[in-house]
Amino acid sequence: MSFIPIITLSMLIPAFTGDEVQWNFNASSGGEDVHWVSPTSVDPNSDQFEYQYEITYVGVDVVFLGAVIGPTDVTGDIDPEFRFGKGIEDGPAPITLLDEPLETDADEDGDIDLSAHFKMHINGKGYGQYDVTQVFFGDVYVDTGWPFGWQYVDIDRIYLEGYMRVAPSTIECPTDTNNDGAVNVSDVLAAIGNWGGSGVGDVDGSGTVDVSDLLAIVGAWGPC
Ligand SMILES: [Ca+2]
Ligand SMILES: [Ca+2]
Ligand SMILES: [Ca+2]
Repeated sequence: MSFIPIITLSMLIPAFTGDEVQWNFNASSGGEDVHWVSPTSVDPNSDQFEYQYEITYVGVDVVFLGAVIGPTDVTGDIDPEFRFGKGIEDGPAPITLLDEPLETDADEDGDIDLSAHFKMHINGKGYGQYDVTQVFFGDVYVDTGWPFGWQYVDIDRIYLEGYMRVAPSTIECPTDTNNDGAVNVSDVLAAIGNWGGSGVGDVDGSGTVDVSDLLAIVGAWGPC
């Protein structure tokens, strides 16, 4: 079994605060597009979004001699890197969590059995969205049991279940580089120590530590 998509996601899990929401989804496609939207939303203008998603179940129906057989649980056959992801992204939304094609040749006969494009995102209004498009079903070689044995059967429908968990957070004091609750000389030194770099001390998120960051730190002097 071969799966093409490999997604690279940040696995950072820093501490943060925020109201976490979990949206469960349950969708199926007989070849048509799926456009799932969460029933609730989070603040799209949050500074950061910590997220985790998992596709906990994948099932398929097949058709043989006019009869629908299934769904068969194929979850374990799907690459975990495709089914699970987590990370932290800077706001504001929209934020893309997953945007990858999946192609499978489960019976390894050289022909694609099933392919689709999966996109999971937090849209500009703060709603979770899961879009499955470009759904293609081929056939797959399976053991249909007695009396027909191994046969090519057509995939007829795919079922997906899972969840998307999102925790938006607000950074109360972006100029406090070491999170000690105050903006003071240690934050200035942190910025100077990383002068010209990115990350620590880049309090305005421009990608570089420069004089504008130093001015922001000095301008926010004192306790957060
Ligand atoms: Ca195949
Ligand atoms: Ca500080
Ligand atoms: Ca900067």
